[in-house]
Amino acid sequence: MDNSTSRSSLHEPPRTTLTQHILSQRGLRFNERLASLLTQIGVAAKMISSQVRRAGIIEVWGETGDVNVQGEDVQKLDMIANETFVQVLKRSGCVVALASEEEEDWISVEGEENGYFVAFDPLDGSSNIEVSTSIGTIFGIYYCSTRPKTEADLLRPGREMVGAGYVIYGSSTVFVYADATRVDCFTLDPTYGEFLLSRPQLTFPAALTTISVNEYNQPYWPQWMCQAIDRLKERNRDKRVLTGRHIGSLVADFHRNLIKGGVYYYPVDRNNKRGKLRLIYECNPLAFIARAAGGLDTWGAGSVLDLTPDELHQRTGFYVGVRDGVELIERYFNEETSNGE
Ligand code: AHM
Ligand code: MG
Repeated sequence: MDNSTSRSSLHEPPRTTLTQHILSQRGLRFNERLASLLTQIGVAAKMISSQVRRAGIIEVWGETGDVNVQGEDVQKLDMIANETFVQVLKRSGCVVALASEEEEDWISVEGEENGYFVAFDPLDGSSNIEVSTSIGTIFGIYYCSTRPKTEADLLRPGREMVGAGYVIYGSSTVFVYADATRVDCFTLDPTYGEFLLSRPQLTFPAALTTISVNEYNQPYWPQWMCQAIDRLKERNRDKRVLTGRHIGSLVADFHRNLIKGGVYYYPVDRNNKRGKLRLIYECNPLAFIARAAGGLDTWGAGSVLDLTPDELHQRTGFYVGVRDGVELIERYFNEETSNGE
């Protein structure tokens, strides 16, 4: 056997680690403090990932009996993920404020005179914990040139984010990070305990193939939403070009749509009059990533990134993914609102 062949099949060339990637772009995409912040988020992600992997072995998937600020039961793993993210970022030396979907109030981090504000959903899709299905952490990063003093100082449009990302704890653990220019995906190699660059410069496929929506909410949808979905189904009349996939973890649905070519919809409906998803913790980061990857987002008549929030826990209708699927929503939304409904 040719020795060089056997050697190369045994030893794949090492991939770039998350830390190497960040260091290699210091001064270009990352200043010292942003580089340090991202490295720390990577550490928190590994810690949460290891807890998620043990759910069911250790007692983390039961409910705690507490109810969070959104009125939902808090599960133990949500609290562990929240605590991990808060503690790691508090010690990062570059954060001045934190806001979490699981915390009623924002957290002021003492120390620096200026630095980053990180808003995050520590464990999105938490109803999927006990069935071993993908869940994830979502985060958005803003720069504060002076220390925020009140909540009002943090109510900034998503356009002001300098970066955003998510981590998915699924069949593998992936870390996706975007700034305005590009989106990169890293996969955790459990052997080395390192995130390795697995999909550089991710972009949405051009063709819309997948729709992610909970169709059992249809009785509560506005009429324009029912019409938009009917119009999409008509595309399958002669040949199947569209399919439905809905995990019920926004972040996991988004990731699949980014790779396969899909859109995720959660409209305002009769049960969720202002929408279900949270603008600051969930929608803004994913809208930012979608746009950096060549996709689109809307709340109905414009990007969620242009909304100035009234409060940290504000909700919104949200549609995100391949351009075609988002533009269709805007057309139906605009028609109905211009008809005065
Ligand atoms: P969560 O942050 O409490 O998990 O809620 C958000 C989740 C999304 O991940 C998911 O897409 C949506 O809520 C599912 O809602 P529904 O059960 O109404 O379809
Ligand atoms: Mg969530």
